Amino acid sequence: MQYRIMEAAAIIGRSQRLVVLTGAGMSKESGVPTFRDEDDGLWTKYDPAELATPEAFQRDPRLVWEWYTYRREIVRQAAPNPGHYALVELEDLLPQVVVITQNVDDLHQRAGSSDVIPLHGAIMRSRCTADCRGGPTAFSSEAPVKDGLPRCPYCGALARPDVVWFGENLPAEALLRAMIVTQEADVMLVVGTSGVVQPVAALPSLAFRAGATLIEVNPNASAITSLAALWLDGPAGEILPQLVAAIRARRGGQ
Ligand code: BV8
Repeated sequence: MQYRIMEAAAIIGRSQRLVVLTGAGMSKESGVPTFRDEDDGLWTKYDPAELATPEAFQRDPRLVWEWYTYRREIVRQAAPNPGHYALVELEDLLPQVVVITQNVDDLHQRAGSSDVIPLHGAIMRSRCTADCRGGPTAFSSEAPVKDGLPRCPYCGALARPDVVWFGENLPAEALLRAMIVTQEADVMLVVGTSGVVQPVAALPSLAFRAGATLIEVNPNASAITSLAALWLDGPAGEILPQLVAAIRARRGGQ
């Protein structure tokens, strides 16, 4: 592995336009369960893809809110891990580090990454189901509650978590920018994603076809691994700090 880390450090250390694509595995070492791991929590009997949908919310808003309240508590207790901080350190070493994330926690932002494109929304934010102010009306998670369900503070309509559910479009501007920086990237570092959820899962092949070098950090193989020039098969919280240290070493310890 050490040799592959050195190789990856040489490639990333030369990058002028680095894009980092992260998934749930990035936050695993912060204690935030991934989507498809065998979680031993209350939710093993529910399939997230069944709960993270507008239909599920329509059918049983109370159950969906229970799930999101449970997950918000986990995110509240979580802290960025050394992997998140390593990505922040890369910003001192490279001209560009853009983080495209599928994660709905705010750990990249809390760690201090300065350019994050969240494509699946933010779990700690809520939004009005009636878009009462003429467009997505987002507000903090401390919404007023009526009949046990969070309400929009402006119009009283039912509130929902401000995340992108399966079957919903991604925020158009964020997705457009993600596609642009992906096509311009010279290196894409893909961290902690199984690479199954579209359209984000198409970004690595978009980068690859545009000539970028892909490097993957994931303890398991994923749908991306076949595109990667290097697969660093270990946990993000361990591998990413080693990558940064190797880049610094190549620069005489700067
Ligand atoms: C859309 C927010 C247009 C909510 C999420 C059939 C074929 C192809 C596509 C589709 C299809 N049917 C439907 C679709 C489209 C669908 C889709 O892709 N479905 C999949 C399941 C096939 N996509 C959509 O619906 C998207 N919208 O397409 O709009 C449209 C419009 C109308 C009708 C149709 C289409 C919206 C997708 C967004 C869904 N929302 N999250 C919430 O969080 O509550 S997705 C959810 O999955 C999370 O955001 C999560 O981040 C994301 C992706 O999963 P991963 O991040 O990869 O996480 P996962 O658990 O899978 O993997 C973790 C990885 O980490 C593993 O590889 C593991 O090995 C690794 N790991 C573990 N530990 C570590 C680690 N890595 C590093 N370090 C560690 N320590």
